[in-house]
Amino acid sequence: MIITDYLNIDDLLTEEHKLIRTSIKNWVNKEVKPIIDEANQKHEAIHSLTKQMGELGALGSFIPEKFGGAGLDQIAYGIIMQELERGDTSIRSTASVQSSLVMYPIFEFGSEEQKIKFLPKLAKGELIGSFGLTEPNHGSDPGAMETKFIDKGDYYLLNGAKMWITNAPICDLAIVWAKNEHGKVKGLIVERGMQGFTTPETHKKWSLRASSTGELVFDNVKIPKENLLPNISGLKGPMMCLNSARYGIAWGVLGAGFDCFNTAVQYSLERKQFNRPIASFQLTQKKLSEMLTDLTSAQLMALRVGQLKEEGKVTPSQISMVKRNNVNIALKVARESRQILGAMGISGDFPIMRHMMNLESVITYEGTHDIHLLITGFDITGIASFK
Ligand code: TGC
Ligand code: FAD
Repeated sequence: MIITDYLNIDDLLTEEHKLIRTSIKNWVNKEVKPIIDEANQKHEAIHSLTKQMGELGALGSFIPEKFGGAGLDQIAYGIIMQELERGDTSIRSTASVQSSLVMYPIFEFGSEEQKIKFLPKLAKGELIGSFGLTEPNHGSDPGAMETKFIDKGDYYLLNGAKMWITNAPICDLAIVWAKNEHGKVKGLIVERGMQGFTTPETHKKWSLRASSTGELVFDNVKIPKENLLPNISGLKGPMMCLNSARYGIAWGVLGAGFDCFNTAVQYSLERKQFNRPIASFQLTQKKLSEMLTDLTSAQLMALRVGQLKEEGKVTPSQISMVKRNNVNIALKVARESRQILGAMGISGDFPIMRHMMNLESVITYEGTHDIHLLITGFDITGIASFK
C-alpha cells in the first residue's frame, strides 16, 4: 500500500500533469533508484543522467518551446521536482539549478543572442549550468558580496570566488552574480575555458553525496561584453531566480518525504516485536498519522502557491513560507521514519537516511530555515530583523 494523495489532490490536476508525473516516476524507478544508494555510499555524482532528463523535458520545463523548453506550467514544474526528489535530492538539484537558476535568468534577463546560444543546449542537457551567489564570507547576506568586475573597454575583468556551488566542478557555464565598479549587482555568463576560471570540488560531504559541489574561482577572468545579462540590475536579479527554485524545492521535498513515509508504513506492517507488527502500537500509529497529516498539508500549500505563481500573483514571502514549511516537514518525516525502522533506518537498504542527510542541505540552501522565518516576520510586521 503506497499512500501519496490522502485528500484526492489528483482531482485538482490535469491529465497532462498526471501523465508527466507517471513518466518522471517511471524514469526515476528505472534509472535512479537502482544506482542511487551506491552513488551516495561512494560519494560519486550521477551526471550521466542529465541528458536523459533533457529528453524527458525535465530541464527548463517552463521555458517556451521556441528556446528548447517544454512550455509547461508551474504545477508541472513542481510535479517534476517532486518525482525527481523521490529518487534523490541530487538529481532534483541538478534539474532545479539548470531550470530555475540558469535557464530562467538567461530567458528573463538575457539578450536574444544569449537565449539562442545557450537555452536549447541547456534544455537538452548538452550543457550543464551552475549558479554562483554564495561566497566564502557571504551566504545569508548576498548583498554584501565581494566578487566584482570592472569595465576594461573591450571586456570585463572579473575577480572573486563563489563557494558551495551545485555542479560547479562539472559546469560548462556559470551564471555569476558580481558587483560592477558602481556597486551594482549584475549577472555574467562565465564559460568553462575562460582563462583564470577554475572550479575546485568540495569533498567530504555527508549530504548530497551523489551531487557535485564546488567553488567558482575568478582570477582576472576576461569576460566578453556580450556575456553580461543586459536586462537586470541589483540583488533582485538573483533573488527572482531564487523565487523560482525555492518554489520547486517546496514540491521536491514532498517526493523525499513521501518516500520516507511509505517506507516506514511498509516496514511497520512487516516488522514484528512482542509478537505484533510494530504498526499495531499506538506510538507508531501516532507517528504515521502525524506524518501523513503534515505531508498532506504541505502538498496543499505547494499546489496553492503553484496556482498563484501560474497566475502571476505569488509574492516572494509566500514562496519563503512554503519552502520553509515543506522542507521542515520533510525533514521531520525523515527523522521519524528512521526511528520507526530502528537500526534498519540507518541502512542503505532503505532510502530514509539518505533522504534525511540530503534534506539537511535543503533546509540550509536557497535561504536557511531561519532566514525564511525572518522573511515571513518582515512580511507580517514590515520590520526587517535580519539587518
Ligand atoms: P533587501 O534589501 O531586502 O533586498 C535587496 C533587493 O532585492 C529585492 N528582493 C527580492 N526581489 C525578488 N524576490 C525576492 N525574493 C527578493 N528578496 C529581495 C528587494 O526588493 C530589493 O530590491 P530593490 O529594487 O529595492 O533594490 O536585501 P537584504 O540584503 O536585506 O537581504 C535580504 C534576504 C536576507 C531576505 C535575502 O538576501 C536572502 O534571501 N538571503 C538568503 C540567501 C540565499 O537564499 N542564497 C541562496 C543561494 S543559491 C542556492 O542556495 C542554490 S542551491 C541549489 C540546489 O542545489 O538546488
Ligand atoms: P550563514 O549565512 O553563515 O548562516 C549560518 C547560520 O546563521 C544559519 O543558521 C543562519 O540561519 C544564521 N543567520 C545568518 N544570518 C542571520 C540573521 N540575520 N538572523 C538570524 N540568523 C541568521 N549557493 C549558491 O549560490 N549556489 C549554489 O548552487 C549552491 N548550492 C549549494 C549546495 C549545497 C549542498 C549547500 C549545502 C549549499 C549550497 N549553496 C549554494 C549555498 C547556500 O545557499 C548557503 O549555504 C546558504 O544560503 C546559507 O549560507 P551560509 O552557509 O554561508 O550560512
